[in-house]
Amino acid sequence: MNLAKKINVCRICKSKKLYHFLDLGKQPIPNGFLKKEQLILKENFFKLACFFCRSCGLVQLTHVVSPALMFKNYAYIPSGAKMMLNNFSNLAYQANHQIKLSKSSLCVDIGSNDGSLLKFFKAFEAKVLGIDPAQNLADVAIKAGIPTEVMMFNEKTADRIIKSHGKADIITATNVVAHIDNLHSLLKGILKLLKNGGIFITEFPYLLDLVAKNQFDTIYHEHLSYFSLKPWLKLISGYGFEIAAAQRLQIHGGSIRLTHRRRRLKHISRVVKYLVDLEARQGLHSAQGFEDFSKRIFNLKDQLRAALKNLKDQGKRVVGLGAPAKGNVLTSFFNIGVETLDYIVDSTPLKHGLFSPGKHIPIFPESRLLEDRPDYGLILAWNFSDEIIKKHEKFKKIGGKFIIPIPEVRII
Ligand code: DWN
Repeated sequence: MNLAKKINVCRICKSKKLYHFLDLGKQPIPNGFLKKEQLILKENFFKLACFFCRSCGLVQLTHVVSPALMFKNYAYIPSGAKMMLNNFSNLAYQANHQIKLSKSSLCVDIGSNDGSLLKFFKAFEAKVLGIDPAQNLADVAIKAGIPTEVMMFNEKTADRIIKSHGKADIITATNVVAHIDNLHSLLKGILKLLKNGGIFITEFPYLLDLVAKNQFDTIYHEHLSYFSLKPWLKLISGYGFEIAAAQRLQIHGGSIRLTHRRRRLKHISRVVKYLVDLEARQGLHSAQGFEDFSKRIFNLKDQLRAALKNLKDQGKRVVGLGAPAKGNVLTSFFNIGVETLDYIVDSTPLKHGLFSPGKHIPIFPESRLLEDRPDYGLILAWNFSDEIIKKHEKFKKIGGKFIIPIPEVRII
């Protein structure tokens, strides 16, 4: 089976004018946490590097790893962080404000994971349906009372859903659009499934934040595309959608929430136009912008390695805080292994007793921090720094210090 395919056209506009930048080397799949007995087995590594499309501006990976390899048994759950649940509650509240939900409403969530978001829609008495390819997460959602179909969403499966559940008033897709290779099939499916007058709400990490805040470690095999509004507008307008509302969010280091409806206006809204112009000013519509970004990441690598070497030379003990997918990219590309981090602590029970992909750093429950009392915690889940630092108040009280690696190295 071909585990990865090389990309040579833009997945939105099919252009071949692709500018190659930021080669992060060969890396394992980012959520491929390993059991002890798997450490001796051969681990799959795949090239991790980016293209910038000179025609429409989409940033995408040069290789697409087989979804079956990445999403069959999935270790990431959004409900592991309070900030995520607050965000979902806010999304559902806003959606209900735009489309008064009732018992006859149907809300469909694409990439529904453990059903966290749909629970908030259910609270408005709407009918809900989750769609996710990960059987292990669908089982959790179904047990929590969220009906879930185990499948990938696309133009074909949309027909199946319409037959079994009817059309949707609201379709949501949070942190999943970037994972989808065939975006045209996704949009065709949404166009079919969405009732007239319905809304499609998506949320994804925003390229403007990723580049401005050096968030290179959010570039990994699960995320096939990295969106700015310029290419996104080209995609959705091709299917008769317009952006009715655009909001920048703090989550995942900086995301954007876009509410779409079938086109009514002749022009794009002022907010969207402002953001597209801001993207251009920040260099997101030119290859040079990404060349400069790559240089900043290599500098960051030198800074963090030097800071950690300095601490290790002083005999200090350092551990990782949070075992996110992005942490596996950072430790792999910056070549930080068990010679530097004794272990990682994480709040996700699914990850306890496992080892990080690539560097094979052992993962323990967070309670280990006070039991073991290391000197420093390198916050690999830097997008939750505030929540993590607040949670480990006692560690700080006994003299523990925190290292935040992104957007630049800070020790607090
Ligand atoms: O698109 C995706 C992004 C949005 O989320 C998914 N494909 C995969 C996932 O990436 P991630 O693993 O980098 O996500 P998080 O949510 O940044 O991961 C946070 C990790 O940190 C989790 O394993 C939970 C852990 N954590 C912790 O140990 N203590 C989180 C908090 C808040 C804590 O206090």
